[in-house]
Amino acid sequence: MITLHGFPASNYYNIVKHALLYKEVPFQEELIFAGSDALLTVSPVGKVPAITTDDGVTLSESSVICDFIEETYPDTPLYPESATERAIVRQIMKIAELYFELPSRRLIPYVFSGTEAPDAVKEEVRQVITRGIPALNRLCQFSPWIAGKKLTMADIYMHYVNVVVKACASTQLDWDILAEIPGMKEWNDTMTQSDIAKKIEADRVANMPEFMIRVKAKMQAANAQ
Ligand SMILES: N[C@@H](CCC(=O)N[C@@H](CS)C(=O)NCC(=O)O)C(=O)O
Repeated sequence: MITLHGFPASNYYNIVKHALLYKEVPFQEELIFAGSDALLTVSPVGKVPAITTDDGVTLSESSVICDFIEETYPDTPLYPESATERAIVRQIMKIAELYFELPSRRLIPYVFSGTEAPDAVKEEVRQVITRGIPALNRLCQFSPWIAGKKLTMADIYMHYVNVVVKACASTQLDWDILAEIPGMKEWNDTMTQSDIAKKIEADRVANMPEFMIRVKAKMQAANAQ
């Protein structure tokens, strides 16, 4: 059985967890937080998520794990059959990560510490997201799913990217970013209402207190140096 290593407060972890649940692949969860030696044994750069496969191989990087899950468990597909359509799904995922997720993540330390990011950082983040918006406007169909008639990995990916966009970029930049992409908010609401997303959200909320204790300890240790 696959073991999913990481912690439910992580949105990257939840992308993989959502895909496993959607495809009804049996898996067990092992709670490991970032910064632990245990994580380094399963994830070479010490990032969450990682999995241990049925064959005992460890893999990290959410998009790589998603591809592996799809190829190993092709039932209930999350990618289209045609290579072109699959590439379009991956293109949406890549743009969501590079132009929405990663710039938004730069603001996480300020959100956690309850401080305001410096203007220069905010401006850099704003510029990257501004570049992503027309790209996602062009690529996202919302008819009813992101890449068309069928739910794909791009729906799962974007849904958890939006968690970070809303919590970090929108709050720090005072900017309703999802509103810049017509259809995104309505689609996001639909995604939130699925039983899988509700379970993942409940697990995330339950994990937050322990996660925040670790974040605060890390911030205190950094401030003491
Ligand atoms: N590119 C990685 C990013 C994963 C990532 O940044 N995970 C966060 C948790 S949400 C983490 O492990 N952070 C710890 C760190 O950066 O040291 C992926 O797609 O899996």
